[in-house]
Amino acid sequence: RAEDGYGLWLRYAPLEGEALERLARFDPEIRINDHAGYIDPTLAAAADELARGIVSLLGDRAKARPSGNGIIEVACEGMMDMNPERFIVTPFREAGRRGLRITGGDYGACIYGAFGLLRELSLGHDPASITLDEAPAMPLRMLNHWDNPDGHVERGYAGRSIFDWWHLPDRLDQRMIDYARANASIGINGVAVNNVNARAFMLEPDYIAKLARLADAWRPYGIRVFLSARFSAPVDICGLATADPLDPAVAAWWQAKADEIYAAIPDFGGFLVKANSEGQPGPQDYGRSHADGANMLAAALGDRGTVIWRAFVYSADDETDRAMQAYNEFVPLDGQFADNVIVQVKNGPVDFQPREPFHPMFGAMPNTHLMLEAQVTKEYLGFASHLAFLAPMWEEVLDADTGHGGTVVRTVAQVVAPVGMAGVANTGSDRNWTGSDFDQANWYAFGRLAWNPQLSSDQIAREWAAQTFSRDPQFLGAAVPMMLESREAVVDYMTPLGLAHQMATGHHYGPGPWVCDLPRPEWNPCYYSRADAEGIGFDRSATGSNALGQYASAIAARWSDPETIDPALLLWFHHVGWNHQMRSGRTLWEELVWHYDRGAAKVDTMAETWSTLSEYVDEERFRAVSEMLAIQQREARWWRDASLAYWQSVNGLSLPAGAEPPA
Ligand code: GCW
Repeated sequence: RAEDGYGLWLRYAPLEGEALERLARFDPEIRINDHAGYIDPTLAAAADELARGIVSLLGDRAKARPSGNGIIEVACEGMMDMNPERFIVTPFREAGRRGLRITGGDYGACIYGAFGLLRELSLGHDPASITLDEAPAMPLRMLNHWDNPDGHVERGYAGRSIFDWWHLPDRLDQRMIDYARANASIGINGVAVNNVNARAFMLEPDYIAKLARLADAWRPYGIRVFLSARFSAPVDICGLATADPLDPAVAAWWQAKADEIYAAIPDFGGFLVKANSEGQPGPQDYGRSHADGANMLAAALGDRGTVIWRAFVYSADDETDRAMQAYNEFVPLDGQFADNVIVQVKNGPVDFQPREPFHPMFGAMPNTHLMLEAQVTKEYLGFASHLAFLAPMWEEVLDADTGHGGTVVRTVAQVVAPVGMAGVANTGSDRNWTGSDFDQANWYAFGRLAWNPQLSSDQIAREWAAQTFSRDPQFLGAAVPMMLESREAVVDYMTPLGLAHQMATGHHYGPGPWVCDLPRPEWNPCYYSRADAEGIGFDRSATGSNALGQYASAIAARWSDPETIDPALLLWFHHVGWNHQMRSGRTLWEELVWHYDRGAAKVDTMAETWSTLSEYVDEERFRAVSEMLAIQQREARWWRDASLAYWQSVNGLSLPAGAEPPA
């Protein structure tokens, strides 16, 4: 299954050369600490994975096993003063034998330790010199599945849902174990299994039983299950007359529901809620606030779990800038949310665009637990068809200075570190899980960054590519830069210079800048581009919507001047004349054309680079990637040419000399 991509970054492809010799010399016996015969399932899973990984890394040399030269001891106990997820890998000696001991704050740490050690071994590092001491930067590292119970995945581009609700709880697909292994290997410790556009019946007893089977299967891997809860569930499935959060009967219903869930799943994580957003029910239907709604559910869970309340809200009949609505609704509620409520905020103020500024709520709600929501599935970045490695995008938001630290930098990563990160999953039933081989890298990168937001995109790309494709330095030297440039290429050919939401209606695939007749203004690309004969861009400065006023003053000051703002955000905040002089020496129009051209050209370079790498990759995956890149080459031109033709119809300008003419 390695060739078809099913093995993900856990392929443990056989080592070669000196790395193989070193591991063969070490060839460890794997020991688990038991307690009078009882072996904790997490320790057992850790030991299994180590055995599987090492045998696989040894390839043919595994036949001679076990030499028992070395020892790997999976201990993880007796260090209860530590963060329960922190693990340490240290060398030891025993009667002339070399050993590596994995210890940690709790059993769960050992699964991370095992995967951490296996990553080192997979990268070919010398077992004799491995020492690790790691703890996650954030407590909650979560995937949100937008999977519907009927198997359709909202914004899913990798087949059907991986969750087989039909056969659960009686049948547990092996994929559920491999999914847990993959998640544990990158530190994911929470999974919301169903779409935030939730069906209430998933709270019914038969679904609780199904969920309990998943929870049991994932528990050894340190994963807690969460459910997306439909706020109107008491009305929908129980016939209550209201779902008003301040109605005692409603609160009692949720309390009983929570008790029922905890009876089946003692470590149930909690509820994820999309309320009063895009037609979903919520407390505002009853004149109550987000805090009223969230706190009622939080009381039902008590200290057993968490309510994750999404801040992605915008309403149809509001004349204000859509980018401002979440801040307007939530910031006044700062300090009113119960302690077991987390408010989950998308990386940017609109909706997972190829580039957005960071969301102004980060740093603006010091008395609320804020969590970052990123989208691993590429709704607005060419689905699974286009190669775009997203670590640089997430690095950009995590490293952004919110300006709320006074004289010191206070990054988005610092704001969310006490809470966590959620990623909208890109998994599906496709053999390779994510629809394309390179989209596996985004799942991997999300987990790695949630574990440690200080990791560089370069390091993440390098370790992913080495584990997934080839450790050969030649391969990595070509493939890693290609990954690192890929997201900017998409920005260039779709929405350069701070443009956003220029995608075609509904599905969001392909260009649609000309669309201007949809019933809700903020669904129209023209609402975002504001392109007219004079210029282009959304004036969000004081002369316009003043969304800038939602940012800390230092940030707002830097961005309020079209001359000083980072050009990458220019048209997000400013309406700029087509002939505006850019710092590059080009006019805005020339600069736009330059970016569209650069994006298309970068994809050509990516395809060329990949075409030189066939000797490092199995035929099946090599061809799959090549064919996807050919699609992307064509569609980057489609994006560029359609966008430029439309802008020309608005501004009447011709293409600058030297621009590549449309095909
Ligand atoms: O990005 C938009 C998507 C919707 C999604 C919504 C959300 C789950 O187009 O499909 O619904 O955001 O985040 O709630």
